[in-house]
Amino acid sequence: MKRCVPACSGFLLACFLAFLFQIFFFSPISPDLLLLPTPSSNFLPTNNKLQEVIKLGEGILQGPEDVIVDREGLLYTAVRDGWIKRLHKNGSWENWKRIESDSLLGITISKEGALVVCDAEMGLLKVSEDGVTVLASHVNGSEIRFADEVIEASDGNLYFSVPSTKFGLHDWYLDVLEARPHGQLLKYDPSLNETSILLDGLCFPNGVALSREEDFLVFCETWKFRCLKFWLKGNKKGKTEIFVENLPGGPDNINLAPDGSFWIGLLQLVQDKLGFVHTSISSKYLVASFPKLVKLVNGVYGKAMVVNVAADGKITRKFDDADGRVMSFVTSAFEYEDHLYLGSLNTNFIGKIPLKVT
Ligand SMILES: [Ca+2]
Ligand SMILES: [Ca+2]
Repeated sequence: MKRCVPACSGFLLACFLAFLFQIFFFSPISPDLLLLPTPSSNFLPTNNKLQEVIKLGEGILQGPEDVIVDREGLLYTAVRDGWIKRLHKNGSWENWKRIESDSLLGITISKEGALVVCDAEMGLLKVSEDGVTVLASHVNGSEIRFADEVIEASDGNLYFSVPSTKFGLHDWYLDVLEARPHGQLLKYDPSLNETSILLDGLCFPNGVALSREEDFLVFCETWKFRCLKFWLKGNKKGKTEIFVENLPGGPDNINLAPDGSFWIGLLQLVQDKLGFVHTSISSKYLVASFPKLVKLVNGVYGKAMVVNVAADGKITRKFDDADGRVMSFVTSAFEYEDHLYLGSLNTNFIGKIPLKVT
C-alpha cells in the first residue's frame, strides 16, 4: 500500500504534464492578448427594443445571417440549408435558389439585379435567374475560404471581406481567442475578372459598406471592436483611418442607411464575467483545447445589439435584447422604408422593427 502512493502520484504527475504538453504544444491557436472595450458614453442605455420585433418567416429561416431588400421591395436572405429565400411584398416566402452549402453569409444586390453571395467555402458567387456562377475563388494563388460580406460600387467593382485566412467559419471563435490579424479586404474587378488584395493583416474584417458618395468603404474589425474607413477617392485614396472604435460589441455586418448613416450588428463576444479569458494567455490555451469551453466563453448566444452610427462616426441609436430572450447573435441590420430588418445566426426568423415612433 505504501509503495502504491508514490507510484500513483508519479502517474498523476505524468498525466498532468502530458495534459499541459497537449494543451500548449498541440494547441490550435498561438494566442495574443485581446483588449476588450471599456465602458464609455458610447454605451447607450439598454432598452430591450429587440424583444419587440415582428418575426418574419418564423420557423422556415435557419440562421438568416444577412438580409437585403431590392429596388422592387423583395427581401432576400441566405440560410443554413443553402436556400436563398425571398419575401414578396404580399407576405409570401419563396424558396428562390439553392446552393450546396451550409455556410452562406453576406449578400448584396448588384446593379443588374443579380444577388452576390459570400460563401465561407467557395468564395464569391453570383446568383441570378440563370443560375449560380463563381466570381472569385482564389486570390494570389490561394483559395478564398471564408468570404463574409460584400458590397458593389456603381462602377461594378465588388469589395468583400475575408475575416480569417487561418480559421474557417465553424472555427471562427478560435480567431478571436488567438487575437492575431489574419484577415483581408479584397476587390473583385468584373471587367478584368480579377481578384486582388486591398488590405492584409486585418483583425477579423467582417461587414463591408460604401459611403453614400462612394468616396470610402467602411469595414468592421470584429474583435478590435471598431470599424475602419478605406478611402477610394480624393487625396486620402488608399489610406485607412478609424471610423468608430470602442464599440460595445464586436461589429458584424454593416449597411448604409438612406440618411448616410450606418447600421451595424454588434456581437457580444464574451460571456459576462469571463472577460479574463481574453487577457490570460494560459486561459486561452486551455479554452481553445476544449470545444465545450469555447462555447461557454463565447457570449454571442446570450445577447443582441445593433447600433446606428452617423457618417461622422458618432453612435446615435442603439437597440438591444440584453438577455437574448427574443433575439441573440444579431449579425445584420438593414433599413428599408422606415423599418429595420434584422438577421441573426441564432434565430429562425428575420426581426422587423419600426424606426419612426408613432
Ligand atoms: Ca449585405
Ligand atoms: Ca458577417
